[in-house]
Amino acid sequence: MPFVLTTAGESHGPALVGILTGVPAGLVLDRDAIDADLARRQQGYGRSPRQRIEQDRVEVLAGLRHGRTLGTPIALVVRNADHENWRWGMSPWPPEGEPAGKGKEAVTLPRPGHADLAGVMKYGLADVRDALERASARHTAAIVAAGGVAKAFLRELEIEVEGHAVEVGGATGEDDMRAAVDAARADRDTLGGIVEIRARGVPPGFGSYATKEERLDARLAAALMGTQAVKGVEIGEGRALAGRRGSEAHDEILRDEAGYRRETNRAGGIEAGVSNGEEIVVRAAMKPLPTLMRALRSADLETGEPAQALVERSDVAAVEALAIVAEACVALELAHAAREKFGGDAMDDVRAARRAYVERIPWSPR
Ligand code: EPS
Repeated sequence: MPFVLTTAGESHGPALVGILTGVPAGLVLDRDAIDADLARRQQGYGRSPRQRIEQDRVEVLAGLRHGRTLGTPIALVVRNADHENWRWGMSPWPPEGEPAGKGKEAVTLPRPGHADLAGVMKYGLADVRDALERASARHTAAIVAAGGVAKAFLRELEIEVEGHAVEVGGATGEDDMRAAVDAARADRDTLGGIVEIRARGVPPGFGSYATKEERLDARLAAALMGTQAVKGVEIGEGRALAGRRGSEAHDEILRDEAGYRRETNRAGGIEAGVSNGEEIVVRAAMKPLPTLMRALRSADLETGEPAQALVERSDVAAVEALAIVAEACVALELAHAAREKFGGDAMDDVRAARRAYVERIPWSPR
């Protein structure tokens, strides 16, 4: 089986669930490390009061014994503490008793920028909640939990993945980014931004130019673009390359006793859809969050009359959270590519395959 994650779960349902296949047997997992990533995702300046309700922790229901993977599908669960307030409204089965708590009334005011309007039309829904619950970025907690497994796997292959926010609302630098969030909060508005993910230690040869499905840049772009609120993805110097001459756009090939190396990394570690042994550098651009405290114009689904969009509590910005999620997305895709390159049912086989390959090629990690 390939290293692939399937998820399920609604924002205020009982839990988020992930099933991860393709993890070799014998990988030691550290629960605290996964929980630390879940906590990192919840932090960041500009997060919503919802984060005070949740304290995300990973539960493992299958595929692990005494902290070691069994080579079988791993079932991960992150519970929604807020479900307690939505027991009636988000009950998976017809609810018993009188309506109580949140989610009793149908939502009929779609928010511009969210899944609301397209969702009700596509699936024939009467309540926007039936669309927004799954579309919510709360779902990214399941991705981060699985990303923790992917990072543990990659670490065994001497690969490290790290993401961070580089821009929030057009501002760079910690202080200016915070000031931008404070200003947007005061105006009851929201912000987007840019995150950057770097992967060190990836050997040449992950992905392939053979088909577009195998190209590593396409796969990383899909993994990031498939994340809530991401509207653009860039590999290496990306769009800037379009305006340069070829002599200023490529990374010249040098050779020393350690192997081939480059002095520049404009390609972001990927040429022709294949990793080239340099650091992989990917950036994702996030749009401002669509739930605004000062609602945008919309139309009521029941009456067709002009109205203001649904106002729920919202994050002002979640760019720092996206950095952790994007780190997980990149780790999952690189783990998938590593599994393709090195195969292996057991971790010892995977490590041995990597060692043999790295000994064969004139490359060493830097
Ligand atoms: C989200 C709306 C907010 C966010 C949520 C994503 O949730 P709520 O409607 O419950 O206040 O806080 O993100 C999370 C809960 C999370 O854990 O990241 C949305 O509509 O996308």
